[in-house]
Amino acid sequence: MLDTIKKIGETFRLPGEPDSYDVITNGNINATYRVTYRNPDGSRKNYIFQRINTTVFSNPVQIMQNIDLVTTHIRTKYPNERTLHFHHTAEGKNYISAGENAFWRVMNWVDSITFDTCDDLSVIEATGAAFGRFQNQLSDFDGAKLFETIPDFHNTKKRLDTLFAHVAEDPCGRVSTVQDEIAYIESVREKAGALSVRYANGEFPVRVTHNDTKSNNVLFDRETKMPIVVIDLDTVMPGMAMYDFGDAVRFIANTAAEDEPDLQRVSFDTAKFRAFCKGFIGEVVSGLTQPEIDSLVLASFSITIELASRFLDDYITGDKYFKVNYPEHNLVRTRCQLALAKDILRKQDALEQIVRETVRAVSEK
Ligand code: GN1
Ligand code: MG
Repeated sequence: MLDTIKKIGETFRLPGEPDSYDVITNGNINATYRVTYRNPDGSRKNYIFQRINTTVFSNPVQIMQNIDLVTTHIRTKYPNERTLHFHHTAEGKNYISAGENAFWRVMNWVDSITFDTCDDLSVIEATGAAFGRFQNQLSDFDGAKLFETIPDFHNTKKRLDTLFAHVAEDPCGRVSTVQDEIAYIESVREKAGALSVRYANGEFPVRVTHNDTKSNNVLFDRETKMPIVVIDLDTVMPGMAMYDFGDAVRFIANTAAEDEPDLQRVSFDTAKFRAFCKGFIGEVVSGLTQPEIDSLVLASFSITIELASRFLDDYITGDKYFKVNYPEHNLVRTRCQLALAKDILRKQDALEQIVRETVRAVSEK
């Protein structure tokens, strides 16, 4: 591996020699390494080397173009803001492509911490503010310039249609083992798909959204515990504002991990939800339409069902999309997300109330 890293580093003209590396296990799709270089003067510098999964992202060059456009926009508008810095080859490319599934990019490592789970409500509020700011920063960016990296990425209705088509095909003979999960998703199919249908009908503004707002996609300063930069821009595309909100609370307000096998531990924490609301809504409230604000809770439920159906779909079709650490991993993930979605529905009224209170509080400021 260090040999491959060395060759890639040379193409990106990194000074010095790679010393060591470790694997970053956060992502479910790309392969990510933190590599330490020894500079010619003996000092050390860290980089992120990332191999893009070209089965999932079949147009990686376009992704790198999108990222370039988005980071340039933010950097131009907010010159003092930290943005991601990608290295370039002698030909001026921010990627190298060395044959099939060998698409690499290299960026500077940002010394920081990330939170996979977090009980500190002020950090959760700051995460909300970071994703809200990110949306604001791109509010005047022309989404038509962006290549749609994964078409219909958050088209929940289509995701569910795909799931049920694969249920009918049952290509791996696993469908009989997941009848309860399928029955539950079927029972909420219309409700979960409703916002995506309304979006397709033009009822909500088309925003430029992040589309993968897990809390570990915000880098925090180790000492101040303040956000430094939003990362993982692979899926920045036109989308619904409230789905970024929903995806974030799906992750951060879960009392357990995204793939927790013990469903007793899985619930939706209303205090964490309130903290995230405060941060996010505080940033975006003046820019959102009333129908968007009114859909924040439903979006949280919808995207949780959407992700459950994507995990289940992957399980039914043979675990080809998400990395799995053990054979039933996608099924465990599905069950966890379904348990969470059920709890969101159970608490829907209280959550709607929290959104209203937050909107009122931040508007009075
Ligand atoms: C994938 O690889 P990662 O962790 O950045 C997925 C997201 C899911 C997430 C669930 C391109 O993101 O949509 O929400 O896993 N990304 C893609 O953990 O499918
Ligand atoms: Mg991602």
